[in-house]
Amino acid sequence: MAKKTNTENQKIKDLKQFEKDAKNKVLTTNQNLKVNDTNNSLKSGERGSTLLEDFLLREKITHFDHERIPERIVHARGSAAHGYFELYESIDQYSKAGIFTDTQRITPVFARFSTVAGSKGSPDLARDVRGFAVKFYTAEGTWDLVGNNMPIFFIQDAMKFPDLIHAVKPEPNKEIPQAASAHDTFYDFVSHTTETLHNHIRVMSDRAIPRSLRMMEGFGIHTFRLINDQGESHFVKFHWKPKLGVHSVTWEEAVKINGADSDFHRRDLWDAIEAGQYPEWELGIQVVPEEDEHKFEFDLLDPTKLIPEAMVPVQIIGKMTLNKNPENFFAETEQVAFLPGHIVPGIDFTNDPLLQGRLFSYRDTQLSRLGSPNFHQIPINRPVGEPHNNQRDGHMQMDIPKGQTAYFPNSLSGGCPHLAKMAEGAFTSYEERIDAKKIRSRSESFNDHFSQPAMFYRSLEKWEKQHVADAYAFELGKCNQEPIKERMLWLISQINQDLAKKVAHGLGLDIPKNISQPINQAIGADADIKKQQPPKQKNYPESDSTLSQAHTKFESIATRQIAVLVADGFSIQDLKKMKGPLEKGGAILKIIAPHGGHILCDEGMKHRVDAAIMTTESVLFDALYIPGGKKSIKKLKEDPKYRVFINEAFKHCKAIAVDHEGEDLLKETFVWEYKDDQAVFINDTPKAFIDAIAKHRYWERMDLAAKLPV
Ligand code: HDD
Repeated sequence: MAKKTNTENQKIKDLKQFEKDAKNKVLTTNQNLKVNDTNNSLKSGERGSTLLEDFLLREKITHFDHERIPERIVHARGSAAHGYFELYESIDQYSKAGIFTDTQRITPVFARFSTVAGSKGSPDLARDVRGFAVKFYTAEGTWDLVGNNMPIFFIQDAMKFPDLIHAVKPEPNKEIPQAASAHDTFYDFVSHTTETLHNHIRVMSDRAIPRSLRMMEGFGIHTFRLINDQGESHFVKFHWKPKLGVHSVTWEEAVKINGADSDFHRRDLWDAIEAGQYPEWELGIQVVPEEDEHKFEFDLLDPTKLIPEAMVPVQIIGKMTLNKNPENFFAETEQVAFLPGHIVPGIDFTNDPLLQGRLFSYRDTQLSRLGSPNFHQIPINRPVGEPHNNQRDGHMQMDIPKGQTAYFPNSLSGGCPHLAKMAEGAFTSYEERIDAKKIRSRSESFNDHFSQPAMFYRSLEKWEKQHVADAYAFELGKCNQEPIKERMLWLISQINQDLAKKVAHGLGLDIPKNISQPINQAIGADADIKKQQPPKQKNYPESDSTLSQAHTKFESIATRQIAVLVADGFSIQDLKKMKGPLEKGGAILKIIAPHGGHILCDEGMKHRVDAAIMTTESVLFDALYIPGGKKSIKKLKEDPKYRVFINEAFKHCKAIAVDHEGEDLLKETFVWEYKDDQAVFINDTPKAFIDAIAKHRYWERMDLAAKLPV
C-alpha cells in the first residue's frame, strides 16, 4: 500500500463496492420491483380488512420486525471512525510485522470507542471505563488491538468476567441502575475481590469521565509478545497517546451533560472529523526483554498491574489519524467485530489468563450477536485482500467459492489453496517452552493488590485526589448496604488512609478497624486478605507523573468549544477581536442567543445563531466569552438562564472573558466577587484567554467553586 494520507485507503475502496446511494433512484422492493405506493396496504375495499396477499406489506413489515440484533453484552454503546496508521520508525529489532517495519505504508484502521456497562442508548458521560478498539487492516491480515482507556483491568482471570459484568450491570430483579456502577451488587463484588481495586480507583478518577473520546489514552493492557525475523520474542505493552492530551470533565458536569446532550462524545467525535480536525493518537510501546521477565515486583502476566513508565519508558513508534466518519452506523459501527485473537506475524500472545480467556469469548459472542460464522464476510470485517480456505456454507454465506474441493490435502484442485511457506509470511506461534502441571489456581505472583492503586493515588495532584475521594463517596453513598460500604472503607484505608478518611467523612461512617471476616469466609472469596497486601513497602516509585492528568499536554485549543453569549446589538468589534485568534488556534465559537435564526450586531449585520439559550447548557462548552454592546447586555440581563450559564462555567473552573458592557452582566453573577481570578478576563487580550483555555481548567479555583451554589 503506497503512502497516502487522504481517505482513499485500500479498506475505504473495498467498502465502496458495498455502498448504495438512492439518489435519483426509484423506490423498489428487494426484488427490484418498482413501487408506487408505500403508504397504504392492500385492502378489501377502502374501509375493509387487509389482504394476506399483500406481499409489499409483508416484505416491509417483516424486514422491520427483524431489524435489531442483540447488543454487545458489554461495550454496547459505542462510536467509531475510519482512519489510518503510519509508522515513524521501523522496530524490526523487535518485530517482523509489516505494520512495524514498513515506514512507507499506511495501514487502514477502524477504531471504535465505547462505554462498558450501559446499553446501546445509554448516555455517553457515565462514570465508566472506555473501550478503545482498533482494527488494523494490514497487508498481512487483520490485527485487532482491543483495549481500554485504562492500562489495567479489574480481574486477573477470564473465569471471573461473567461475575464482574453481572455485578456491574443493572440489578437483575429490577433492571436498575442503567450505565452506572454506583449500586450494591457492584460494590458487593468489588469489596470481596481485592484484585479489582487498581482498576476501580482509576474508575473513581477523572479518567472515567473524559472530556472527549479524542482526549483519552488507550492501552492494550495485556503483555503481548513481539517476534522478530529471527524468531526472538520481546514482551510488549501497547499505549495510545492522544495528541490533544488527556482531559476530563467534572462529575457534576458529567451528570448535567448526560441530560443536556446524551450523545456528547459521539457528536464530538463526528463533528471533529466532519470539520477536518482529525483526532490523532501516537502509538507507543514498552518493551521488556525475555530475560527481564521476573525482574519486577509484579508479574508481567497479571493484567491488573501496569509497568510504571518511570521503570520502562514508552517509545513512540507511529500515529493513528481518524479522518472519515462511517457511512452507516449499523453496517459499520454496530457490525464491526473485534477479536483479540486476530493477530499477524510479528505479534503473539502471552499466557496472561485474562487474554487467554478473551481469545475464546470474542469469536463466540459474534456468533450470537451477528448470527453466523460468516461474520468475517460483513464488509467492515473483511480483511484487505482475499482470504481463501476450505470453510464453507453457514448462514448468510456471501462468497461463491468455486471448484470441486473444500478440503485439504487435495489433488483435484492442484492442492489449492496451498499452505504458505514461512518465506511467504506464514504465521507460526512463538515456540514457548512449557513444562508444568495442569492446575486450577492463581499464581502467588499475582497477589499484591494494593501497591499499584496506592502508587496511582500518590501520583495524583491535589484536585485529582479530591475528585477520587468525591467519586468514592458518591458511589458508595448510592449503595444501601452498610456492611458493603464499611468493607469498601476498610479496603480503601489499605490503599491510602487520607483517602479513606475523606470517603468516610462523605459517608458519615467510621473506617472499620478490621475486615468483616465472617462474610468473607462464608463466601470463600479472597479469604486470606493478608496475602493480597504487600508485606512491606514494595520497590515501586513513590509516584509516576504519567499517571496524573496534570502532566498531560496543554498546548492547544484546537476543537475547544467556546460559547459566545449575545443578543441583538452586540459589539462586532469585540467579537472580531476574539474570533480571529481563537479560530486561528482551532477553537470553535458558538453563538448563543435568546432565540434561534439570526441576530444583528451593533453594525446592523446579520449573524447566524448556533443555539438558542433554551436549547443548550453551560456544561457543553469549554470556555465562555461575552462581547460588549449595550443593547445586547441589557437583553441578556433579562433572562436568568444567562446568569446560571456564567455561574456554572465559573464553578466548573472554566476560562471566562468579557469585554466592555459584558462586565455589567458579570456583575450580576457571583463571578464578580472573584473577578481577580486568574482565568477571568475583563477587557483583556485574546492571548490571555487562549492560554487559559489551553490549560483546560483553572483547578486552583476548585476549593472556592465547591462552596458556590449554582
Ligand atoms: Fe472485552 C467487547 C475490551 C476483557 C468479553 N471488550 C469488548 C470491547 C472492548 C473490550 C473495547 C468492545 C469491542 C467493540 O468495540 O466491538 N475486554 C476489553 C479489555 C479487556 C476485556 C481491554 C481486558 C483487558 N472481555 C474481557 C474478558 C472477556 C471479554 C475477560 C470474557 C472472558 N468483550 C467481551 C465480549 C465482547 C467484549 C463479551 C462484547 C462484544 C464483543 O466482545 O464483541 O466478548
